[in-house]
Amino acid sequence: MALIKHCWVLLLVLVIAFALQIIFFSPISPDILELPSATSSVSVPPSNNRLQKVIKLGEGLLQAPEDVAVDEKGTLYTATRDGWVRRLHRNGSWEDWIKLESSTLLGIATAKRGGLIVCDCEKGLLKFTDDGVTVLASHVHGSEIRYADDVIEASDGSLYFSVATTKFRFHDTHLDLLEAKPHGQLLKYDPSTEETSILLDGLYFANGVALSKDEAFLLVCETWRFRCLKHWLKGESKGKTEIFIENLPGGPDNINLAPDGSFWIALLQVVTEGTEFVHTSRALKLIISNFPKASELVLGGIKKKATVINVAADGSSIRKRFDDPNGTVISFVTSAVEFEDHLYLGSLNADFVGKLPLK
Ligand SMILES: *[C@@H]1O[C@H](CO)[C@@H](O)[C@H](O)[C@H]1NC(C)=O
Ligand SMILES: *[C@@H]1O[C@H](CO)[C@@H](O)[C@H](O)[C@H]1NC(C)=O
Ligand SMILES: [Ca+2]
Ligand SMILES: [Ca+2]
Repeated sequence: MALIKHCWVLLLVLVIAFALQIIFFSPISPDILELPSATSSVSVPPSNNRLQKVIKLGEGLLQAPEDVAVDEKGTLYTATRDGWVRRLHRNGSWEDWIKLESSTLLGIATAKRGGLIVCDCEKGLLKFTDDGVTVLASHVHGSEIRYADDVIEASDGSLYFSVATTKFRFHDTHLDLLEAKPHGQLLKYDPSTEETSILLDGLYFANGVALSKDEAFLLVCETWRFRCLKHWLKGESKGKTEIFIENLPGGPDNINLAPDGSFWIALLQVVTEGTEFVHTSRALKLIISNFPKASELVLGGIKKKATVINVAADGSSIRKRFDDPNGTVISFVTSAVEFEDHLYLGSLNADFVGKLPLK
């Protein structure tokens, strides 16, 4: 009898120790992830396979080109995992333009007075010109800017850029999703004072940023919230923030203004089909986060699909939708840029930039 009793005590101690280990050594302190509502006011067009018709540009040369930008001359830029910013000239030839020691170059934007603004998850906000690379912003209010994600330049030269999360690094993005807390920011860099300030705080993975055609408002996408916010820069609502579009059929990544004033948004499959239950249990998330391989699997579905949508200028409707539903040709599309009746697609799981005719 005494032996059995001892065994029970031992088992109890082990269980408690295991539970403590899981809670205290977990890298996250999770919340429940709010999934998009099935009864949304915005109607979602059906999935299709239009993205399977993409033409592959620079195939084999480009390692996971996350974002794409086109300047006034029609030169296309992209930043890749090997640290190269490469550009495609109108004559069809690729140029290795500038290389930086980095594997975390993400969003880019062309600057009106020349050069390219680049977000680096490790170094902050950078400017690339023919003369080399300068760091525009590496700190905000004394803290290091770590996960700069996307940027846009306004006509007065101000740069608006997102910090996806202040808590986790690029390679721990899956932990930020498991934690499901709002660690993202929207920042502004003022070129006249060279100062950076916080415009919005508490965003659920702040990702793509875009300006409306008249620059009256700024959009910032919250990937883990399946929505994009609208922040007024002009007019009577100046300084206010509201929802631009919500309940998107995927987590919004980069967003780009189209020539007609609408927006192209790349949507990520952040919740892998069949694993929705993981996101609704704090305890399960605590356990999973102790096992690196299992936590990475949480984002496993992201490489199995691609979706881009076109949203009306006022956010009232989804006008177009293109998919590669099984990721056979292109997957993990992170960016869609419209230029001269074509869509140019960046991806974190492709070795090319996709080109899709729109007409
Ligand atoms: C294409 O244009 C670029 C930029 O003008 C030039 O440097 C390059 O030599 C051209 N390549 C070809 C093959 O014409
Ligand atoms: C992916 O979808 C296409 C049709 O859109 C189909 O032809 C192909 O067989 C599918 N591939 C896989 C691996 O399911
Ligand atoms: Ca961009
Ligand atoms: Ca992005």
